[in-house]
Amino acid sequence: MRRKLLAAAICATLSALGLVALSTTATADPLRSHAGSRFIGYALNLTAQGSDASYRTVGAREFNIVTAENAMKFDATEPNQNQFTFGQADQVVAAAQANNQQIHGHTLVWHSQTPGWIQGLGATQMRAAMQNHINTVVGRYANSVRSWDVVNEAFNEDGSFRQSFWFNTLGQSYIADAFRFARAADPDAELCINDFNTDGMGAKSNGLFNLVQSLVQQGVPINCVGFQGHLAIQFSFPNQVQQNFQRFANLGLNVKITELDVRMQNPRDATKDNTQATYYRNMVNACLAVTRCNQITIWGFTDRYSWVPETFPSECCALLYDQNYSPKPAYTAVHDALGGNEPVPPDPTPPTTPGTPAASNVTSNSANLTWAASTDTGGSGLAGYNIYRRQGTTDTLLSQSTTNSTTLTGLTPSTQYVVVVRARDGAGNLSPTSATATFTTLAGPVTGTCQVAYTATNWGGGGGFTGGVTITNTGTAAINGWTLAFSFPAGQRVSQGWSATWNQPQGSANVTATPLSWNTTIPPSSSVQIGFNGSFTGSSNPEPTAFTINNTACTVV
Ligand code: 9MR
Repeated sequence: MRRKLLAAAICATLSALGLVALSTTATADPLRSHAGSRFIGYALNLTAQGSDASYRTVGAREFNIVTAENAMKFDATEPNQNQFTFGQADQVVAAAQANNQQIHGHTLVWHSQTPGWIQGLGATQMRAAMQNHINTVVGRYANSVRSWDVVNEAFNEDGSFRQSFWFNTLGQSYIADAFRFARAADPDAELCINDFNTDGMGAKSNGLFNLVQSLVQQGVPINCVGFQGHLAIQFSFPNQVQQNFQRFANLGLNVKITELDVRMQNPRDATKDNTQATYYRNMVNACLAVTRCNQITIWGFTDRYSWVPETFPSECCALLYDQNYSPKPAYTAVHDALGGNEPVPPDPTPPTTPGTPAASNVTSNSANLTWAASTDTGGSGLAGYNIYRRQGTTDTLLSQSTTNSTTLTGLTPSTQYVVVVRARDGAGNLSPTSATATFTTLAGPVTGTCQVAYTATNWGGGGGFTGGVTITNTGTAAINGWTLAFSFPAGQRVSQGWSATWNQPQGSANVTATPLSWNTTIPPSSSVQIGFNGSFTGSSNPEPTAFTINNTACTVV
């Protein structure tokens, strides 16, 4: 252990002098190998990811969970109402999955980086737009994002609620609503409230604590509290961080350090580096001392890419690596605190190949899969399974499971799926790929671009009735020429009709109606009303349940 420390110190000194090449430092023993059951993560900067190979290498090597620094925020995912743009968020998900990293989602409901269109809405519309946003974003990533910052930065420094447009329009209930909407969209994700300057005991963390306690008491689906941890060495280290984390954990919630960085005033020097390392070490140790603290995420990892200089022009150097990817004392501090100086023994052995998956309970949008379990003898233990869809030579991750079965959701109707499974161990090794299972989802409910409303008014004395059908074009193109078709369920007959040419063959329950010259065209959002007199037998005149226009089913209202 002593030798290891000395080696690390020499390495850090040499690298500070720029004498150690990137690839020779800390490769065999990255942070993620020390994380145990916790997650050690970073905020991923997509520009760097796209342009800088060293950035990609270090990010993939060191961390086992990723937060999108900006790509999952409201302005990135729904810049205009109900126009969702997932290109950047998808890139983050793909990068993380390629490196066997989990994903922490950031963030759904925040006052910043949220487009203007939602800020001006009235309460009813704003709440509906919030629900739609959460439902769409969380739903899309339900199989890939394991935890979400549902509500971000809801507090003022004195512990009162921030007077954001959310709060001013919706009142404090927006917070509970956001969590309920997120839970409805993903039954499994860990749902967090996240804030800054709440790391230690104080007025702001007290306000947060009171809210979280009352949410838990009301049964609001909240699972975790994120402490951002944006620290600066010119300010004293926050008070009683461990005790603060623990009081939230005692409510039955997980806690996370979500955005850790420790900035300093320019210029950087060795003394400041050491103070910074101490701040990092103290934060990591506070998390490790709390059993329910399950994630430590750094807000970046190299000083080459950091929000700090833009926001605080006289400050810098808040991260674990310098601009040239040399690890700083802060890296060593985090590394050694995490691992207690003892790296997890290397495990080069992947788990055995899972059995061939079997599909059951296939619906139009879901299917159950079960397979024979893998075993892992490499020491790090079986961690779970990845389930992929195979298309040609490409396997795309569909879902992850900790057991040897899963329910796939969000599938496309009437679609063939070829799926395979790989097992994962605690060191991130993936097993060989299982044999394939093939299944086809059932047809989904067909919804055309028409809507039908049917009415039947029975005449006094029995036996006769007047039927009315309103056909609405709910599509965006005009319907030019139409045939309405339906079937009577109980022997009813059309005797004479109007506003259409009605036809019901002798002895058949099937009715059709075709237009007259003046109602052949139904423009978008317009309706035609047609009707008939008919007869029924006995005392009941049940309505037809299904209607088609030009052989396509209509919505029935
Ligand atoms: O690091 C993010 C930076 O690139 C953005 O310009 C900035 C915009 O507000 O947001 C930064 O990330 C913030 C995070 O989303 C929430 N907590 C504070 C972070 C630093 O400002």
